[in-house]
Amino acid sequence: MTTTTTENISFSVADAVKDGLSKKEKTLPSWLFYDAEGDRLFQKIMNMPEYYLTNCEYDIFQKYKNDILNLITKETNKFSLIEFGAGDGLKTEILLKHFVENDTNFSYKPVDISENVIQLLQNRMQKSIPDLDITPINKEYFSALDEFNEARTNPCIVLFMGGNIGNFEMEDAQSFVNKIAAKLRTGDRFILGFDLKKDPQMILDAYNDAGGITRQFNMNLLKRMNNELNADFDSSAFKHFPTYDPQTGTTKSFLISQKKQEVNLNAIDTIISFDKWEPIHVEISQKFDSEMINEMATKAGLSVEKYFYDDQEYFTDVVMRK
Ligand code: AVI
Repeated sequence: MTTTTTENISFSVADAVKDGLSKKEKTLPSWLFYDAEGDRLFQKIMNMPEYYLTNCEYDIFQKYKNDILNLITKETNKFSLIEFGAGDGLKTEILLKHFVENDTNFSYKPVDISENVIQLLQNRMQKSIPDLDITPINKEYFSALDEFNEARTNPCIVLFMGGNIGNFEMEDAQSFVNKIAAKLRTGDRFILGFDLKKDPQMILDAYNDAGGITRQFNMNLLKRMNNELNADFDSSAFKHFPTYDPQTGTTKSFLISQKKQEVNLNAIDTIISFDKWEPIHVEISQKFDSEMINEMATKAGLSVEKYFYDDQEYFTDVVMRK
């Protein structure tokens, strides 16, 4: 049975599904999106015209790669760049190339719990930046930092891009940042990507694209449960429904049962009943403003050193310093 590690807890798909669908307000954890088909669909999402996040962060790195390098190297001439959840590395590659071209003394340590992702990333970087000093770490984030701390001789910069921090509930995002900050040493930095509050329609369109790719991405959860738990979800009986609350900045995605129905999860001897119009909450994608970001940094004992924005100020990469 598939097991995925998030933070320091291991969940099997069976446990996560059973736990989430037995709650009064049904929910599924968003890590469940990312099986092979989910990874493929997420790549498509990142290339959709509505999904502005990818281009914004790409533009920020293109425009400010030298400012980022100067900020880091004004204090140290040797450092480690530790990236959490690097994905395909397309955006990080901009920074890495620039650093290498400028003879920067650094090593790149991408961290991912998926061995496959790490291998693909290493192949890509070795091809496109042959001089890059790269040491992938196939671990969850906190143990990767612990391992690094045991043997380190130089400062580190931790990168967590793509707006991934928005996929945590706010409280969990804060405790995630607190935990990372606690493992950093004075002078280390944490660079975080935050998607910002903006025209609500634009946000809704990013999670409900005209081509229906995000719908497929969400529906793939049902397919995954059918495949891995021998369940009998009928996708046509569910509706993809994203919402955005402009006051809190919270985007939520739901799969909504369009009829009263029972679903059999045969592999785990479980029957789940749905009322007509009952939702399953499948994802949170929090949008931020600078007040929220400053508060998060302060609570974690970090100081905000610099905000880098794209031209339209849709997205920001924030450098925080311990
Ligand atoms: C990975 N994460 C930042 C994406 C987001 O925007 O919340 C996941 C996603 N879900 C639907 N579209 C993209």
